[in-house]
Amino acid sequence: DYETILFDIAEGVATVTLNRPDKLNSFTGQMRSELRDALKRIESDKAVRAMVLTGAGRGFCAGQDLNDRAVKPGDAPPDTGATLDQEYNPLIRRLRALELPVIAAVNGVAAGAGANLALNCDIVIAGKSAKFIQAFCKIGLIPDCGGTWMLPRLIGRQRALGLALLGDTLPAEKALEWGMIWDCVADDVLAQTANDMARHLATQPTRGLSLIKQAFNQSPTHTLDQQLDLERDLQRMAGKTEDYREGVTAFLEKRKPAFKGE
Ligand code: T3D
Repeated sequence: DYETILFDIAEGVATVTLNRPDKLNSFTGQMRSELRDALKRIESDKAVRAMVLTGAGRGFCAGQDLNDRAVKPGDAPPDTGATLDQEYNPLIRRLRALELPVIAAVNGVAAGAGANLALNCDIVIAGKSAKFIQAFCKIGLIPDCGGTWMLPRLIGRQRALGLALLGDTLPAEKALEWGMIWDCVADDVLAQTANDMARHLATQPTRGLSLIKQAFNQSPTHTLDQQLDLERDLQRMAGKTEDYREGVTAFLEKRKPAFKGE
């Protein structure tokens, strides 16, 4: 029922595939809206306990579809701030707040908003031929979708600013060396690797994993004291879950735990 994305749920894993391969899966308003709808469905489906985000064809996502941004002489420029406010930013917030682990399987070029969409996922795995481009500077824009927040935290100010100002292509292997992504694997095993990891995560204590994610999401703006308090609060919640009880019981009974995600 979608035209610009593919959506599939199997074995507790929702897979969302950006699907405009001819245009390297660049973002139209329709694709943003279909992605938003897919995220809403994932949020409300208790059976989904992990998500994979990937792209169809040779690209992951080339950011904003620039055909939608062509300005004829005399026309008012598009309100790019409004698109961020009303569409991209809510998407990024929604993705980061999802109460389950999200894996980006970066199958090819990830440029502009596409690069930062990937970096907002919890675990980023890239195929060897993938590359990351902070393409914004080349058309007079600034990195968005949280890029100016995320990049310096992942790779440090110097490398982040270099990428943002130069718009250079960062190959997946270098992204791995710089600590920007979790792993880089052969192209032909990327989908399987991401799916295996997601299926594993979907059998784990989902509530606990989402609390871990929450702690890491909040940590960059906290002092150590604030973070210690947050850890106390989140640990209190984790300690009340059925999965925590099951984890301890299974350990003591020397058996594999059967987590329900609650
Ligand atoms: O509201 C707002 O606008 C603010 C929000 C902004 C968010 C942003 O993401 S701004 C950044 C937008 N993205 C870019 O500037 C990247 C533009 N694309 C490229 O630089 C290159 O395409 C790539 C480096 C990503 C890949 O290069 P290459 O040589 O592998 O492929 P290609 O030949 O350039 O692209 C293949 C096709 O995809 C081509 O179409 P065609 O000629 O075969 O019909 C190309 O035009 C199309 N395509 C690629 N990126 C975009 C795109 N079409 C529309 N928009 C794109 N972003």
